Amino acid sequence: MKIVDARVIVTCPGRNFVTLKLVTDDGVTGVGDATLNGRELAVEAYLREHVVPALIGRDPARIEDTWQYLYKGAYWRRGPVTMTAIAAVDTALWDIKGKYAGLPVYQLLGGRSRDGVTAYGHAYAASLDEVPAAVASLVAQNYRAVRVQCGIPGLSKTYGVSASGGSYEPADSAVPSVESWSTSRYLAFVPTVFERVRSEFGPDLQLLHDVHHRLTPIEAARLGRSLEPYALTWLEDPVPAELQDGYRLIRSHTTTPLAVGEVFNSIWDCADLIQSQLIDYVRCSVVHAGGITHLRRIFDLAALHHVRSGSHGATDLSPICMAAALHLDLAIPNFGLQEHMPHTAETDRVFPHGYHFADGLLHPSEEPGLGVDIDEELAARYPYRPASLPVNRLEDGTLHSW
Ligand code: CS2
Ligand code: MG
Repeated sequence: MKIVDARVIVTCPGRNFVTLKLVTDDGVTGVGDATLNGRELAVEAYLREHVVPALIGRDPARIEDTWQYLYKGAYWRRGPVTMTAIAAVDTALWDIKGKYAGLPVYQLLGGRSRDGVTAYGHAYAASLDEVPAAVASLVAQNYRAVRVQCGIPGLSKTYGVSASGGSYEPADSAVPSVESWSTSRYLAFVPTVFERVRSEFGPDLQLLHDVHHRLTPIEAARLGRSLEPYALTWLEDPVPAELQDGYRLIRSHTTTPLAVGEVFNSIWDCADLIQSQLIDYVRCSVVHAGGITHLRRIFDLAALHHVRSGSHGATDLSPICMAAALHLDLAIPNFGLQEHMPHTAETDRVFPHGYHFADGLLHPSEEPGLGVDIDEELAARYPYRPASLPVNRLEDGTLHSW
């Protein structure tokens, strides 16, 4: 058994995706998501120039050895581009492993630990008065957990809120668009959003909120404390996570649970946060944290320290990543929540898959492997379109975290 072909496919059915497809000498194929929002061509080049030539002729059964070969062999370890490229290879090899074994990948990860994967959906509104309808729409779809984001009075655009009311795709222009931010307006307003939601929907609905890296630790501590009456399931990315000691300060002031990790790409980014129990959910994803092999290691470390999974699942992670995530989500003992931003029908046609959402739960395919593929002929009809994530500036013009 050996890899005889490796294709890197860039397609843009409404938004850009990068996919790696491996083919063995038996004609068995495997797919991996290699999408890094706003930096897609960097990963495509990394794969095409530095990974694919070394894959041809390798034994696809040697998943761990290939992971170590690509990680240690790079010399320049870690980083979002490298780890996304490794993730794509790893995910495709697990897909192939499942197909040879005739089993869905979750069966190779220890089998089912739960009946289904509890998903959380996105409710967003341009103003406070529109929040209840947005949340009601998710409840009507049987989501048991809802992330709530709302426009901030006085700010033209806010993270997580689609200007058009349609699906939210932040990478909205070739050169970064500029958004504006005011921490004081935000800190004064957000508690009123959750006060409104709790008063309309009661205490049981799981509520989440994404701060999106924008506060200092003491500001995040203040926000966490002001949200305690509304019992959020998690407050996400409260601060930029490079200074991980910042989470120690937040932790000392509030009992609001904390979630972080969608921008992390290796266990080394979150080992201290997990081992010191500074967070409650780790949000790393298959596509950005080295694939199924490495993400499993992160979740296993988390399981030892009361930390649960809460994987990233935005629409800039392809259906291949979602398919792979669900196999892990189903098998690990410390699953928490899975983010679920449904892709467009156009995207789903390019990436036919067997996973589905029903009664608040996501279910992976029972097909051998991951249960997802890419329609290469259809993908070819959607050429790459340059798209960058926005930048963010304070009202005085200072460049701030987006
Ligand atoms: C967000 C993402 O889903 C989330 O929690 O943080 O929408 C994030 O902004 C995008 O994935 C960035 O590409
Ligand atoms: Mg987020």
